[in-house]
Amino acid sequence: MTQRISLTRYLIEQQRQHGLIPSELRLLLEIVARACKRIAIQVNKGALGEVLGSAESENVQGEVQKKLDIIANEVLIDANEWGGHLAAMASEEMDTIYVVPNRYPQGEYLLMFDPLDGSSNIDVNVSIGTIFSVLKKPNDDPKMVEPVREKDFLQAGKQQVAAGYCIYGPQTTLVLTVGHGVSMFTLDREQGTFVLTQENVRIPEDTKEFAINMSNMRHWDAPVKRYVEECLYGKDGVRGKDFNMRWIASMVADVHRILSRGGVFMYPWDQREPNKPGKLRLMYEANPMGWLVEQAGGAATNGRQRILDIAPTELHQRVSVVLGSKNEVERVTAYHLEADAQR
Ligand code: P6P
Repeated sequence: MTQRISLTRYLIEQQRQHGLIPSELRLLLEIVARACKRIAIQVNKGALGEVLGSAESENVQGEVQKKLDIIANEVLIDANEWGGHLAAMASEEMDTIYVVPNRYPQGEYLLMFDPLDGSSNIDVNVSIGTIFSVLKKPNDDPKMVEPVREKDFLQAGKQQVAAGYCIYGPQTTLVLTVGHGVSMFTLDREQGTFVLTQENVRIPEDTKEFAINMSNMRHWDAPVKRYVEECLYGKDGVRGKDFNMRWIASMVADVHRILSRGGVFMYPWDQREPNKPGKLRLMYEANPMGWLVEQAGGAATNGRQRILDIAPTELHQRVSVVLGSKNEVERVTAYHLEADAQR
């Protein structure tokens, strides 16, 4: 039975036991958690809060922004800019990086986030979430305090020092890793605090559940078609077992299910936009989710290589994503490599 302790106490104990969380990083994580509580309050208002619907604007991705996308982004910026722990932030909702204003001290961390992932679900009351990733600002020359630049964010996912998400669903749950496993904290609304409800989250290496948007089937590459068709044939085919399918169209919700009971999530390249490697973003969706899944014993690739090894070239670059139960991710990846070898 997991001891019901607060997020603050958990972070302090992790610091004492493992020395994993420098005080500045602990402050950052507590501030992000507090911002997620504020976002949850707005999300939970729904139609009562005049927060639903479109903001009549587009983000850097060319996607129509929902009012809550902008609210969540502003909450995270306001909460984090003054603390002295960050040098800059980057967001799916902002074209370029947000450098901490000169009126505040600058810290050594870089924070990236998708402030509200799954926006298409906001107006229909389906779970959505905030995804965040933390890097250290590269400091080439300790004597020189270089101004932070966009290129400082372009680090592979394996350089992350913390990653997590907060899912706004039937429960509001913060899921976090600092490189020592994955822990889950459920928001106790009466106390207004995140309480530890699960430690050492583990994803089963095998699964009977896959998640993909089946409406795109005719656009997929052959390896993905092969894998999904084998799942659909179930015990009548080569897999010898039946599969179930889920697709919530909210990565946070699909990943939370996989962390909770296993499964494989795929958003692969498809021929609708052949110049884009995929729909999801590397820096603030695939990298944090990929690290969480790996820390829970799962795997995360782009179909061919480990996501966390990908060297980014652009802040908002996209990537194909295959993540979840290790043996299934390895099978999908093997199918891609086999197909490449035959080309
Ligand atoms: P589709 C939400 O917009 C998102 O970025 C992810 O959270 C989700 O997995 C995916 O897009 C859903 O995409 O094409 O199925 O609507």
